Amino acid sequence: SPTFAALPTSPATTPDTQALQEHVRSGLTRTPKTLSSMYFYDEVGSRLFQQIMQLPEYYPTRTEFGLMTEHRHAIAAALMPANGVPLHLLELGAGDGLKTKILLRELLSQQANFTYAPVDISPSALDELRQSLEQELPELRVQPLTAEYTAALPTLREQPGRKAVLFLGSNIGNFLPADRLQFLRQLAQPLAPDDRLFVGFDLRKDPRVIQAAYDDAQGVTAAFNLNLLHRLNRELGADFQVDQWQHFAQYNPLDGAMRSFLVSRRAQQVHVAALGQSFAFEAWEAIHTENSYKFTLPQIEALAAEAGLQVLEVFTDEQAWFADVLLAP
Ligand code: AVJ
Repeated sequence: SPTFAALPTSPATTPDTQALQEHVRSGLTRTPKTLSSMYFYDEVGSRLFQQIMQLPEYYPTRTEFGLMTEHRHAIAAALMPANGVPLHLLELGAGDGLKTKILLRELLSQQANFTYAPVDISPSALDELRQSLEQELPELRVQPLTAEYTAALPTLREQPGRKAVLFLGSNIGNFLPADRLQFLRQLAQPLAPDDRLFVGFDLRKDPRVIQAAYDDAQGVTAAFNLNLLHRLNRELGADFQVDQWQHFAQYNPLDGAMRSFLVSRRAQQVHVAALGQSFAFEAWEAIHTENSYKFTLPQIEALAAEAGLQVLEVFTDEQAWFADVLLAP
């Protein structure tokens, strides 16, 4: 009967799939349709992002890695509290921790008394990070947490000593301008005057360089974006025909917005079993899947001021392609 046919067919629903379901339902109902890049990072997506970070066109990771290597002494010194005070280092969106390890090694070599608490939405990425840290830095105290960013913030209140929050990789670029300010304010809220924020910002540069970073020749970024549809097929019993979709990425030098889309190559209907609902797409209709904003230094100063934060130091590379900014309440 039609009543039964419309029932969700997925087995046990965990709170996680429920959040994904609700997100997909609301995102594909609005105009224009949107899905959040937060959901890129399942096991396959995290692996694809690792490949992206190796691409010749994807400059952010290697640029930030370079500037952190160059400035590691100064960065560690700036994060290190006064004698005897313990440091709690919380990292939001830790991923594979490759850049953070530079800092962790430096802090260990300076005999800092600190704990490293990496937070990531991907359990597989976080587990690999935990294992690699056990191997490479066995003396490090690690407290991993699988969570979305905001769920991790309350854990800060319980920490004695200095708290420093790392938010690297220009993950902040994923927020829309209004959400970005709200998020920085939320980050600042549990911090005391002696606490610190260390935030990575991808800077504005030749638009062609930016564009190429999100539309690489090998199509890894396309696969990364399209994996979101595979994920919905796997986890929500959707029937996206992935070959009927294409990756499209466009940089706007007026506002620094790098936007990624999944474009429907023909008119089509997609059924999502877990929702018992179908969604219609017109030919060449786009789902907006990601923002990766690029910043100017004056814009970063203004953002910090609006969030009630002080810019203590700006670390950048020779080309000024990327900035890691030290902030205090
Ligand atoms: C992990 C959010 C920093 O926006 O540059 C890479 C993700 N998207 N290529 C970014 C991403 C497409 C990346 N961040």
